[in-house]
Amino acid sequence: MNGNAIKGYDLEDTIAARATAPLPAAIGVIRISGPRALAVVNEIFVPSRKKDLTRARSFTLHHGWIVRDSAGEGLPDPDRIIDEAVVSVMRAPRTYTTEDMVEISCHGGTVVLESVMERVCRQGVRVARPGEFTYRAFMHGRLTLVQAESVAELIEASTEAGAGHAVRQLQQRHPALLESLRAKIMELYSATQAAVNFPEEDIHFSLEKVREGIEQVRSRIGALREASRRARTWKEGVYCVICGKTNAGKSTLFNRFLREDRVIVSNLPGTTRDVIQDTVALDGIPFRVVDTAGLVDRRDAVTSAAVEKSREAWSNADIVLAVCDASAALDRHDKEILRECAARPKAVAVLNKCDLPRVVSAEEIKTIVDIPVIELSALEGEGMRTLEQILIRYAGLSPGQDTIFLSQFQRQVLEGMEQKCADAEEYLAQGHPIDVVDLVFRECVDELAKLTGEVMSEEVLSSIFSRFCVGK
Ligand SMILES: Nc1nc2c(ncn2[C@@H]2O[C@H](COP(=O)(O)OP(=O)(O)OP(=O)(O)O)[C@@H](O)[C@H]2O)c(=O)[nH]1
Ligand SMILES: [Mg+2]
Repeated sequence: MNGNAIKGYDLEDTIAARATAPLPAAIGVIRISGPRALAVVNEIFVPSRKKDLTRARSFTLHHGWIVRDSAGEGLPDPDRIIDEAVVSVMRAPRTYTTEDMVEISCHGGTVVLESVMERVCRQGVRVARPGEFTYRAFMHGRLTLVQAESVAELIEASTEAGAGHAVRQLQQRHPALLESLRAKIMELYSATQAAVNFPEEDIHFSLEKVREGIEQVRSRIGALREASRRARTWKEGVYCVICGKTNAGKSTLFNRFLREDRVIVSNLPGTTRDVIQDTVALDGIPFRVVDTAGLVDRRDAVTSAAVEKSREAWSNADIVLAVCDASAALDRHDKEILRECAARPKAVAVLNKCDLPRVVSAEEIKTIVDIPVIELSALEGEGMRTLEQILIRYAGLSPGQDTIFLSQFQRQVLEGMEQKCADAEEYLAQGHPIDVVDLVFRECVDELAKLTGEVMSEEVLSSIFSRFCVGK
């Protein structure tokens, strides 16, 4: 069994939850898991064919009725019926939780589902807590922590690419990236252990090898962190913020990205008074594009609030687009915005309105900031493809790359391990005895167990599974 149990998530209980959304729908599903799952449903379900559910074979479907009082045989009196249903029987251990499970598929009305849930719970079944089914799958070793994480990501995915990466992760019990890190750490640890425990024996041990090993561990940690960053970007989209002075054409550019008239465009400065975002896929890569309010001198309360929000969006951006109007001379606001944007890791200057007589050239912008300049007309669409290509390049994503969804906890563990490696390198450089380095590796081995979910505190488990919805 994996980890320490979470309080309130007792594994002995039989649990039930609505697995479908609480909305009127064609079908609603209630799932039940635990030792009494079959017996409980047997009590409240009248099968249309004479049959004892507790003896039903695994992976069989049974038609019948959920009834208000204890079940009998044959077509029940209509007054007794809560709903007509199909019941699926899945027997341990080949189920999602590895326990006996039953799913009741009835009509998707909210009242119907509540009545069925109430009926189930009256048989001594506990309402499942968030993520409790997946938690059981994890505790019983059917899913690893990394797989459990991918389940949450799959459910939350809002893009096809994000879902694709999550489902791929779900298929791997031990992702190669994690395994290669584990192998390297174990190799290093056993080398230092041997040196510590059998110092007098002639063991081939070289400090140079240890140094190399640490370097390899660091690069594998780096690869994991990169893969995790990519997974999040596939899921959430590249955060791309459009900024610039009022009337520069930010909203026109935003609409152009989305290929629709999503926001209001006008020749009055200060049209956009809020931060507006939408997602668009460019060559299959999701971008969260953000339109912001233009920077202005005027300082009424609403404008100030809008400018504040715009600035906040900029500061979180993966990529910023500084939009300038090519048909009007650059003023101090333009220059200020250009400089601020150029200070960000990934910025592009967009010289807009190039369909009008030109006042500003790309060269002029280049004298102010050293970032790529794209000349375009958001109004007519000229130059958009060049801009999009730069964004795609900046996103740094391509479909074949490794990805891995890690929880915030796992990401912190990785950071901690990276620090430990740096410490070990430092100790070696300072000529400390190998025992000291060995201790650091011992800690790395412990951290590894946290990363893979072999050793988990209740607090961490709870933070991971409480993120799930009830019924998953
Ligand atoms: N000729 C031409 N006009 C443009 C272009 N892009 C935008 N405009 C015009 O410029 C004016 C301002 O455009 P918006 O997109 O509203 O500008 P904005 O930067 O969002 O302005 P605020 O929201 O007020 O900060 C509108 O009249 C647009 O039609 C362009 O490429 N060429
Ligand atoms: Mg606007």
